[in-house]
Amino acid sequence: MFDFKTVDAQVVCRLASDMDKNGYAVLPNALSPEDLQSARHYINDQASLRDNEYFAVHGIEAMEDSLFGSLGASPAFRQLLAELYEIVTGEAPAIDERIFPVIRCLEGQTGLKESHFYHFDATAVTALAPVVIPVEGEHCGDLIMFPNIRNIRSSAIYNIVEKAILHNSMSKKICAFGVRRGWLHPIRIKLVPGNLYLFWGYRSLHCNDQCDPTMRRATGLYHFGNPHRESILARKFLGSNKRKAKLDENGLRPVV
Ligand SMILES: O=C(O)CCC(=O)C(=O)O
Ligand SMILES: [Fe+2]
Repeated sequence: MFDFKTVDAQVVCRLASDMDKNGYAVLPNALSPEDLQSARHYINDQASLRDNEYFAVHGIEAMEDSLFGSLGASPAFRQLLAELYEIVTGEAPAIDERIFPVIRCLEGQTGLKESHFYHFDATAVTALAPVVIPVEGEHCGDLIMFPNIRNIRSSAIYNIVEKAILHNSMSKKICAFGVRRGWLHPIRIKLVPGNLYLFWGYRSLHCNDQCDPTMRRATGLYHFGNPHRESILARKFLGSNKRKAKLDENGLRPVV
């Protein structure tokens, strides 16, 4: 795996400025061919358990002993995301905040339904590690994005209201329709397995394009830095991924 300790302050600034200017930054070959092989092995095993239909794995504990889990637990990777968080919010993240990792695997008819879901992430910084990407056909599951169309909101309430307007099923459909018709012009990022893509997930309206249901598209997502972590309201209304997966605000299984 890429040695994140080699990312010095200058590189962090370059990444942040790419994210500001272009909407995203790339760390090329962050996963070695061996890493990719190990990640794909894991995906193959999981996919066969799930009849080759869509699945997602939420939280570090559910993906222990996999390459995805090792990356999510890497202190040097967290350090990079924390530095980026500080650049975009002007504040250091909570000391005990962890990376929230998610694996998504699109395949079959159920995979089609999980595409074009325009959203803002709850966390400021998002890293995307594609491991399986279709290379044929019109739709290869590109990352689609309207980069940096809002700032980090100072109040959780403002964020909740904004998300209520932009995240309902009607507005998602209108957005997807506008893009298909060519009225709206998001950027499209062709994902290359092995590269790591970084973007301001909180600030950028984004989703993935569909891919042919006979093909597989598997990605590791790494969410870090919830600007409204302390807000009880935000915990109640947002973070639906964690809530649905029955995880606490740290993305861990609650101790019973
Ligand atoms: O899989 C992807 O390309 C994006 C998914 C995403 O944005 C998310 O899970 O928050
Ligand atoms: Fe996202």
